Formats: sequence, C-alpha cells, structure tokens
Amino acid sequence: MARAARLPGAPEPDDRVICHVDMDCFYAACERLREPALRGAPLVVGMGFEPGETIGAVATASYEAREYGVESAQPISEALERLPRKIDAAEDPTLDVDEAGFYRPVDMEFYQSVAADVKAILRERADTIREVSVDEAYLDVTETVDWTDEDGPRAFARDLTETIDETVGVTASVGVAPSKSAAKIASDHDKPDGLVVVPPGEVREFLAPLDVEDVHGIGPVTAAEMRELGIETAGDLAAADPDVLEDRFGDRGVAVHRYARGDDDRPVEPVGKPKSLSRESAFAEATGDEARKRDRVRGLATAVAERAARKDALYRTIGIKVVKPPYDVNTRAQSLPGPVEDPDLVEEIALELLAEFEGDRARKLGVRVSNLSFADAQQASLESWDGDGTETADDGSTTEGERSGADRGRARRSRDRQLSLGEFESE
Ligand code: TTP
Ligand code: MG
Repeated sequence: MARAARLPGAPEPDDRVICHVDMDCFYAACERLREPALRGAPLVVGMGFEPGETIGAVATASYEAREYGVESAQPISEALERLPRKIDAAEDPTLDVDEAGFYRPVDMEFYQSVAADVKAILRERADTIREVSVDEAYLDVTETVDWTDEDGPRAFARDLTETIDETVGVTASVGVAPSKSAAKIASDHDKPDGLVVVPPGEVREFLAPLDVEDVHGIGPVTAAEMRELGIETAGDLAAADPDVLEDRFGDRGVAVHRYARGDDDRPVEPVGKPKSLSRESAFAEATGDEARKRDRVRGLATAVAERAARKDALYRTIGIKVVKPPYDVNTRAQSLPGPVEDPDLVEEIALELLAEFEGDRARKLGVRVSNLSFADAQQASLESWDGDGTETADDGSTTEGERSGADRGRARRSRDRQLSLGEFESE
C-alpha cells in the first residue's frame, strides 16, 4: 500500500507479527499417536478412573468427549457420570456402549517428548520463542513475516501447522496478531485445527464482542467487579473511562483497558538466554519536545538495565530506536570494548544516540542492549580478551562511532580493567 494513501488501521512497519500456538486436546492427541484406535472416539485423559480409586481429575478430554460435558479439571467422578468408560458399559446392561468413552492415565514423560518434537519445529521457524506451557508457545516472527504482505501471516501459520501435523502427528491451533494477548485469544477462537489472523487495526474490533473475562489479566473476581460496573465485554472495557478503572483497579485497571483496546506491546521474551533485551514506548501523539524524549529514553534505559541485571546479563552493545511519524523506523547502536553491567552507561549512551534526532518528532522510542553474555559465561569471556591492562582513555580513538575517552574509561572501569580498546567498534 502506498504510504501517502495509508488507510486507518493499515499495517505499520513496526507492527509486530506474533503467533500463539496451542496444541489441540494435547494429552489426548498424544495418546492417539501411540494408539490410533482412539482417533475419532471420546477420550479422557486423567487420574483416578480405575475401579477402587475415588479421587482424581480430568487432565483433558478429546473434542468428542467434550460434547458429553467432560472438561479439564473436572472431578473424574463427574466425568464418569457424563461419559462412562467403554469397558464398564460393555458389562453393564444399563449403559450404552455407543455413548461411552475411553479413559487413559496421564503419562507426562511421553507428552513431554511429543512436545519437544513440536517445539523443535517452532524453534526452526522463529528466533524469538517463548514456551509458556507443555503445549503452548508464543513466536515473534516479525523478522520473517510482514503484515503488508496480505497473505503472508496466514501462509506462514498454515505451513507451520501442516508441518507439525505431518512430522509429529498432532494438530495445533494458531492465532496471528500484532500482540501477544490478541494472538492468544485468536488461537483459541476456532479450535481445534484453528487458524485465526487478526491484522493490525482490527484487533479492537476482534476483541469487542468477547467476554470481559477473556481480556488478558482479568480473572473471574475482577470480571465480576467489572460486570458490577456494567462492563460485560471487551468492547465495554475498551470504551470505559480509564480514570474510573484506575480508581477502582489501580494500575491493573489501566493495563486491562489498554489490552481491551488492542494496545499491548509486551514483547515475546524467550526464557533462557535472550539475544537482546529491549523496551519500547509510544507517545500518545508524536512529540518533538526534547525534554520529554530524553525523559522517556531515561526511563526505558533504566527499565532495560534493570531487566538485564535481573537476568545476570552483561551487554556489549547499547542501542536506541526512534520511530518518526508516520512510521520511519531508525535504529542506532554503539558497541563497547567488552561486556558491562552499568545502568548509568546505558542511559548515557542512549541519550547520546538520541542527540542525533534532535529536532525530530518521535512517536515511539526504544532502548536495547545486545551482544549479551551471562554471568556463568563471564569468566571465559574475560579470559579471552587481549587486555592492555591500562586505564588510559585516550588511545585508539579513531574508528567511526567510537565513544569519547571518558566513556571508554567508564565502560572499562565498570567491568574489568583488562578490556581491550582494540575491540571497540560501532554498529
Ligand atoms: P490446554 O491447552 O489448556 O488444553 P488442551 O490442549 O487439552 O485442549 P485445547 O484444545 O483446548 O487446547 O492444556 C494443555 C494440556 O495441559 C492438556 O492436554 C492437559 C493439561 N491440563 C491439565 O492437566 N489440567 C488442566 O486443568 C488443564 C487446563 C490442562
Ligand atoms: Mg492446548
């Protein structure tokens, strides 16, 4: 679409493409892998259904069993009332074998192994993946898929589910959206074997008719309170007065109001060792006010440095992102001689990089630290440097983008005096 003619709600280049993948009746699907006779039949996986056992719950039910009212977390006694076991029905003339189902015990080890096969496929397709449960993950595929390619997101997701089905033999439902919360709701929207794509600009409309309890961050208790206020749907919540929500629910009220409006910029954060850590924040309206821009960058720098500290991550590169209206994305980064953990330096460098954009209006700002190394790898990387052992700040200062002498000295002091200035580079 031509930029000049951009329609309201049309994709912007910095719109993320997030997939939420959730396997269909996962434990039951796994049981069907090793026992194909269970396919198409009502199947309950759970504990405590054997004669003599009285306590137990349903882990999951196949979609055929769900038609009998069997569901996850139900007491198994209730499930058996709704859907007797085939084996019992065969011996009991008061029961109908055709209206009975199969029951299987939970075998976590086997399900984990199937899940690992699925996750391996997901990791092949996306650099940024967050596994949130045995059968569920978020993928950030912004680098691979583009909203401006109208069929791209759907084709990507379809290919993904087909590969999982062909390679592993289980079905997944996928939601694709510009945010995590919308992607999650989308994956649940058309289960099983669902594929729901919610493009940027359509999120609020997509969420509007849903129960307020479906909004990310709203549990049954909050939902009940919301209903007291006349807020029944996500649309009602989106239209509610944020001040009233803040008075009643505090910060959480503000957050869920934003989610209901489709405004959710939480990143997909991989567990384990991320490649970079970043924080972004948009202004309600683009601003050219230097003080506001600098303030925002300071806040983002602090947040990113805190996150890095929590993860015991050292960083060697500090960068910023400046999105100028309408959607002109600019990134700048500066690398250090070696990994540091220094919040002041993050702020200092981020502000210095921002100075290039003086006089520009910004609609979004971001701060990123990358080239990460982690506390357990620290020793090895320190040893591998060719340290010059000095603390002079004025040598080797000719490469493009190099930091001022004072900064270099600071970067070195903050970590170790062995750092080599020779490694200093710009990105
Ligand atoms: P879910 O993804 O919630 O459920 P599901 O995959 O069985 O079905 P759906 O098609 O609706 O996604 O949970 C994944 C697995 O986690 C599920 O197969 C069994 C287990 N589980 C429990 O053991 N107890 C529970 O209460 C729930 C909800 C799930
Ligand atoms: Mg599932």
